[in-house]
Amino acid sequence: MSSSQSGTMKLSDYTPSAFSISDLYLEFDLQDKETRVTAVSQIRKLDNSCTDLDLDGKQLTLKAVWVNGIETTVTHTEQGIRLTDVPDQFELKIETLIDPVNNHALEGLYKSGGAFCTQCEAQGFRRITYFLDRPDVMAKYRVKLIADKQANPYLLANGNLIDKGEAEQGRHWALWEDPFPKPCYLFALVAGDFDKLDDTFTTCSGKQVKLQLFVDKGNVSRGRHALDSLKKAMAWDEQKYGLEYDLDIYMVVAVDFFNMGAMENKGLNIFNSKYVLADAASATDQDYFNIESVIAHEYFHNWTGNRITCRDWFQLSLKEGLTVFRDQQFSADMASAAIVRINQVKIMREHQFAEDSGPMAHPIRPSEVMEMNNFYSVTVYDKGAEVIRMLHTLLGESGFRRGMDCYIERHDGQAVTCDDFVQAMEDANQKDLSLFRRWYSQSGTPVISVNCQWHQSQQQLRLELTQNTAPTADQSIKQPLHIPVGIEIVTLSGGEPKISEVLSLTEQKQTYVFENIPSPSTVAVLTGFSAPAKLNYQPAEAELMAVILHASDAVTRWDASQQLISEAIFKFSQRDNEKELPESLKRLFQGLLGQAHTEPALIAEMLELPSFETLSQQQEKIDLDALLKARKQLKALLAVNFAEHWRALFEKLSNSAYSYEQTQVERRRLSGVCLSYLACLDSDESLELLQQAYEKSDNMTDTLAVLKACQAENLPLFDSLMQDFEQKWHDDSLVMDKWFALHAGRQHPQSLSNLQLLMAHSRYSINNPNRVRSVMGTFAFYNTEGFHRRDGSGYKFLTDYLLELDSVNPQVAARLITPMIQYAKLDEHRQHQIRLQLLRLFEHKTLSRDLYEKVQKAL
Ligand code: 0A1
Ligand code: ZN
Repeated sequence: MSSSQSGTMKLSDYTPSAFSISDLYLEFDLQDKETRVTAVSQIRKLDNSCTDLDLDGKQLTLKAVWVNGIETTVTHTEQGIRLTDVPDQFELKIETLIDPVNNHALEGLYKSGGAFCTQCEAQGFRRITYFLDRPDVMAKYRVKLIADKQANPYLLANGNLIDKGEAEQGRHWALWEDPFPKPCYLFALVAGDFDKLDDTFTTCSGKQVKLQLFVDKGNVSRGRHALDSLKKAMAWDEQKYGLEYDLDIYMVVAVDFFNMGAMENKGLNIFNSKYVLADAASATDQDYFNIESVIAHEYFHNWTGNRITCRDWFQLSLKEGLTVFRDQQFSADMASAAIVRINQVKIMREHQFAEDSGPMAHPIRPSEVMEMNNFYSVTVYDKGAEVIRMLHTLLGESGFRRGMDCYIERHDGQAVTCDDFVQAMEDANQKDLSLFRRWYSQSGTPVISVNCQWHQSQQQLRLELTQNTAPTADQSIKQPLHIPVGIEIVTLSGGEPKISEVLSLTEQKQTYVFENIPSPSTVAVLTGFSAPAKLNYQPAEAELMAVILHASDAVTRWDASQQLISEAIFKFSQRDNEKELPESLKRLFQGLLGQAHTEPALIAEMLELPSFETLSQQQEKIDLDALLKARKQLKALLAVNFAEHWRALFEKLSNSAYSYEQTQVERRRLSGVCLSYLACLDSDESLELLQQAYEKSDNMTDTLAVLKACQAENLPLFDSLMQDFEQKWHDDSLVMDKWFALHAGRQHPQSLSNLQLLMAHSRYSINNPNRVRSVMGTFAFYNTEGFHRRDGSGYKFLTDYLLELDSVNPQVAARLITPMIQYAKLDEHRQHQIRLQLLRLFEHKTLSRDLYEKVQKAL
């Protein structure tokens, strides 16, 4: 193990900083390969017993250090530099050189296309200058940027522009000041040439805020949706939480090279262009939705993240879980609440449950971390949001709002902990949340076992709930949790009574009795996915059917239909060559297809088979080949049995000219599901229909639906349509990502040589995370057959690639390895093949800390 791989940090080791920094002046003389950074900090000693100041720094060339104007020598440490015998209060000036052009890790200052930009969360600031790179050190920033004027007409940083001017040799400068103290991870600068969209927003107190969106030249028409989304988010946060924007200007910059989705830097958000740019021809409905939600997410961070930030990185869920929950609430208000919720549940079941049962299992507030970047996880984000949602359920809408008000009033301007948040919720509502706090420290997915009996003689329904959390890789002993369990009692006939409530399960086992239930009834449990838990509950087919038909909550009906379908797939996987569609599914699909017009998007979700990943999470061990085959067989049978229905429904669903508007979105969603079944028919008629649908389409959603349907069924038509698509979109990198992903996800005997061709494509680059994710990410996460080839060649392919990628961009490499470390459910043979590849990585001398942490835990 190299020194860069060693060392874990522990939550229990937290100590406050011995020094504070009240003000920071930064000057950037921006040059491609040699940017000079001057940092002047006003420092004060807080702990008098401390004589030395340790600063973090990485990949910096140190030029000079001055303490109170006197040049000083420093010692270099593993983390950065040490200044010895420093005064109680002093001005520290440091000059460093950095190389943005060769920064392919995309942390710190780097170039995206022609523009300079930064990414400092979590620990990127230490690649800019030596500093106390920790979120609880909050300072006021003044930032001067100097750069070539022609190449960089725009010079941007956090806060307000206070001055600007010309400099020698065709250069110019700008001075920015951010009045709000902030941790260095929220620092940002951008310098480059862009097209700009302007708008304004008047806040609830009547203040005019300038909104500016910067996009690559020629992309102005694709920025409108993002800007409109921003205005909606600003209005929503005022109305829902009484939170008003606090600066005079809000800027969003879209860049092509970005490791994640976007970043909430104060007043200057930097976005992956994928979450900004959209028009009907190039973006899908899903893209439109994602843009609205990510724009809102970053905006909401202004209060939950920036004004109130994290004390240390173990508290990441304090800002992320809460902000994801807020963006989910916003999306539910903007679109269809049920569909939004269904998609969140899918993410939890497909990805978070897998993380919880794998080697990287961690609580939403981890207690031990080797590489912080590895904890920007579905657990911290999405399970974190589920934990906030449970608080919302337990306290109610107004109780939750009271808690939020108390949290903001108490902690504005501070760096705090998850515990501070729960305390505010508790104090504002006089509710004891001590047991609930376990959600923050316990990892793993609780399983709720259900025993439900209706007693005719007593007209009673008895419900027994038992909770159990299996040991996880990081924790062997588990305790009972405080779980809000949503239930709905449904009579088998569909008549009264309908009872919906939330039970508080706090012990390992609890029994509930419901009186006055005169007719045979069943109960739906964990309705609306009221807690991030799994269910161990097999209601009879008739009971599931009753829930599907009669439950009042749409998510509950969807869930029951998915359970009915899952069970059919599992049964299929245990028998060979099943040719008959089960009666229950015939009835289900008949019914759903009959109601398709009433709620098209919900019906689309109900008609779609559960994903392979969701199915896997329901089983201890999986027979991968049998499960894939069974899923395919069932799909084919459903396609054939309802061939006429799919066709007729598809025809009825055609839309007028594209607009991103709810009724249209819902119709397109259902029409895409019809296409996916029609493609299974492999008849001339259906091929003709697919071809025509492709030609007729005036938008990316419909076009992609055709391509996906052809890809999933491996139709020869796929190749010709993809050629046409490539010709049309060759110069558009975001659309080409869709093209790359369609190819990489194709289940094909030659899938590995196909991948090689894709990576040799002129539009491919290992330096661009979006390209890497669209090819290798799609392959590893979603090309199940190709990636899990029995001979292990898929694993070897990924490993070869990771070895190369790791030296370019370790953060992206560490994300890509996820499907290869979650292998415990696979058969012994595949597990062995995977371990061989993990060993290759483990033995690699210069492996990054990011990959090392995951590989070592997986072995
Ligand atoms: N805070 C951002 C996510 C983010 C995290 C790390 C990054 O680079 C390593 C970039 C963005 C958010 O939640 O949107
Ligand atoms: Zn966030």
